[in-house]
Amino acid sequence: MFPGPLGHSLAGRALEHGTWALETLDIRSFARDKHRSVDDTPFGGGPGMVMRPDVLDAALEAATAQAVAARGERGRAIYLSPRGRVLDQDLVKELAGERSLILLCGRYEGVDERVLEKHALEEVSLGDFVLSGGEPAALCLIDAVVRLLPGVMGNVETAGEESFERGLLEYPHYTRPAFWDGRQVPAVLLSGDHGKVRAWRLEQAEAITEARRPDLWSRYLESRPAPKVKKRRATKAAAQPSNPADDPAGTAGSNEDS
Ligand code: 4FN
Repeated sequence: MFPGPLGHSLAGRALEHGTWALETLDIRSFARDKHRSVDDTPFGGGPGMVMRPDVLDAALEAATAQAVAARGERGRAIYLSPRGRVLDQDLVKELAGERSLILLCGRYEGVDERVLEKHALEEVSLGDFVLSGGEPAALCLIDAVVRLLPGVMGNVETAGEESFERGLLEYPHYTRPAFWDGRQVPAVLLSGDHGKVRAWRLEQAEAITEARRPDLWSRYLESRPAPKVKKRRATKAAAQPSNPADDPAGTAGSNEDS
């Protein structure tokens, strides 16, 4: 499964170029018995199978040794799991700053809990849906991380220019032909007025984000610099000692309604 679809992407080109490296270990190759089994029935009963700790431990020890040999350190070790911290661009940036990462992908019902403890595995999730294995999640994580590595994106997008870098969804995009299927591209985009274009795009990105993703919208409002408020000189009568009880939520001076 690796690099799989990544081989046909930006990450694939960077992989060929040596900007990053991928080493894949087949967990089954660490099985010791003649049937090469990596799973067994769950203690306590119940459906499905669980990945064996001894086999996973051997695989993780090998991955750790390889990472240390190649990169000088293990880096963060991650178990892709629906129980984990949900991957977002903040976490992607953190991971892109690591020299090395170890990604463990589960199958069946998951892995023996003791392996997660022993190897201090962090759990990271792509979201709330059922997968048959962690590999598709690992591929998404790798794609997101690799595109942030220096030299991977080229000049296509300067850091911070994308809407998402500011915590907004994308504004609507258009390309030629200007008139297609009875539909006209918004006139402002053909006006040549770059200031107007920028303002329109911001307005669109904000409207779409507010309508579709109230969670992102709240975060965006909180992270926006507070508008400057003219201070009125206090008169003797108006002057009051500052009292925190007047602002129970502590929101004075913030911009939650802006
Ligand atoms: N999934 C849920 C609840 C309980 C189990 C699952 C589930 C693959 C090994 C994990 C799934 C989703 C996002 C890894 C889902 C992810 C996985 C992920 C994943 C086989 C055990 C399993 C969330 C619906 C309540 C199977 C939900 N991101 N178990 O999918 O690995 O990384």
